[in-house]
Amino acid sequence: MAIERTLSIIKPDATARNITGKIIGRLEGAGLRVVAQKRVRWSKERAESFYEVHKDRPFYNDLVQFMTSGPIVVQVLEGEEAVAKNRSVMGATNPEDAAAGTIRADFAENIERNSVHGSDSVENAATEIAFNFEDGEIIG
Ligand code: IDP
Ligand code: MG
Repeated sequence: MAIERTLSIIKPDATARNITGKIIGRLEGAGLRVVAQKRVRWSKERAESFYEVHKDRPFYNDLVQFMTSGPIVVQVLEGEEAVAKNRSVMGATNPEDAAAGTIRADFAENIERNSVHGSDSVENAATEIAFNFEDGEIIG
């Protein structure tokens, strides 16, 4: 088992419903520790850049519009197998497919407005953390 860091985002559908605390409680309850955190609002350019991997997908423009529609909470989570553990606590992308008790099963509104983002590999986590935080902002 390895201690990893992963990037987590609480999306605008969740900040709008004032459930950031509930979501952070789920993550902490799973043994993940918040070692960096800030509430921000992304520009269109920033959202486009973050989701560039999806730029040819049909949902890309709507996703950028959604992710810039309100504040988000970006955070670095640390713990054993943090990348996979975060994805497990989040649940499947589509809340209709998400396992019972996961964040997306309990809080997501639909496949787009699905409350949380989580890095999908250790390599992507490092890139996404660097996109959002300076080294000095991560307090382990
Ligand atoms: P993930 O967030 O579970 O890793 P990705 O496939 O990386 O899922 O997609 C990124 C985000 O794009 C999703 O979290 C969701 O907000 C949105 N998304 C993914 N697939 C669809 C879709 O089919 N329709 C609308 N939005 C989608
Ligand atoms: Mg993804």
